[in-house]
Amino acid sequence: MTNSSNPTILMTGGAGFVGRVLCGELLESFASSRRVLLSRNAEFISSGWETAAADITDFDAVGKLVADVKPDIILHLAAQASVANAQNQAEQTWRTNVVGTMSIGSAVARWAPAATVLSVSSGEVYGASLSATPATEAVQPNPQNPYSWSKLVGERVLRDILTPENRLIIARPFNHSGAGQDRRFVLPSFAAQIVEAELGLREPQLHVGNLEAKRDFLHVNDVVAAYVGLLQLSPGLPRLTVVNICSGNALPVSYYLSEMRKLANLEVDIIVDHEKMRPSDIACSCGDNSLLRSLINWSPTISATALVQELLTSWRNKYG
Ligand code: A2R
Repeated sequence: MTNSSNPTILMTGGAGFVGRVLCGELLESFASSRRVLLSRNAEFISSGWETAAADITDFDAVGKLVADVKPDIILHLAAQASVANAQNQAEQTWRTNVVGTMSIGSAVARWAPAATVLSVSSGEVYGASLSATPATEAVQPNPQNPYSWSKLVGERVLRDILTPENRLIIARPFNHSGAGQDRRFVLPSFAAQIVEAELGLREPQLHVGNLEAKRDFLHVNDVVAAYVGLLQLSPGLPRLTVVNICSGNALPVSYYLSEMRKLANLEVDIIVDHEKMRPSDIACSCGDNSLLRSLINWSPTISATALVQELLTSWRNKYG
């Protein structure tokens, strides 16, 4: 039975970009709970969390951990999270995102058969179905790359192997960013290049991909607020909820770049790098957040300008 007042929480991916923010938020929202974080790095420390070392693709290790912790809530964030990396590392992407998700699902079905699972998928699953009209959860997924395929299959695996008593929330976040995100991702890549140019570490030239693509960005804090809100609501949710996490508003990537250039200490030239163009780039990726708003009291709180300012500041701080 779920201990709904002080649930025991197990999180995967808690050492990652989103997971670190979520760890901090859950400390407040579930102050009296036991909180355990699964990481491949046994040394990883997050205040208020126990760390358990395991690779999510290791069925035995994950099974032992879930049997020992007996979580009431599982937050599954661990993934190969980069679309760009997935193109070159398809096997590893499928292994982590599908086999890893299967190992979590198998362990939960066996050892925590009444637990709630919040699994982080991606708005990327809509793929070629995306258009200028914001995608609702009713839009047919149509993955276009190994990342989005692995996320969609991961969703299906959990739907199939969890027990009828497990509650499953599949979150489909669209683009999100903030301080601490790796520069493999577009906005930190712009910010890092601008700061390096400001410091004279590189020519005042910014290498960019497709600036015309429209993307629906949230600040990571708003994404995490949605995850926490869904968890708090979870005892009242049906067995399966699939929900978009998005602003509902897509802006061209060039808009974020121009906001960042306004805040830069020097002029930078733009160099369009064809290697950064994705073979099957989606012209407009925008989600409909009506379902999320109908479930929890949530709306985005951090503007695009504040987001890019934070990214520039974080990279300036990084370089001291
Ligand atoms: O490197 P680790 O062990 O601290 O953890 C990374 C974890 N991870 C794994 N954990 C256990 N076993 C694995 N085989 C494994 N592979 C990866 O996933 C890391 O903490 C986390 C990914 O962090 P980031 O790359 O920073 O991703 P982000 O942006 O926080 O994405 C979170 C979720 C993912 O499911 C994305 O696909 C979705 O949000 O957008």
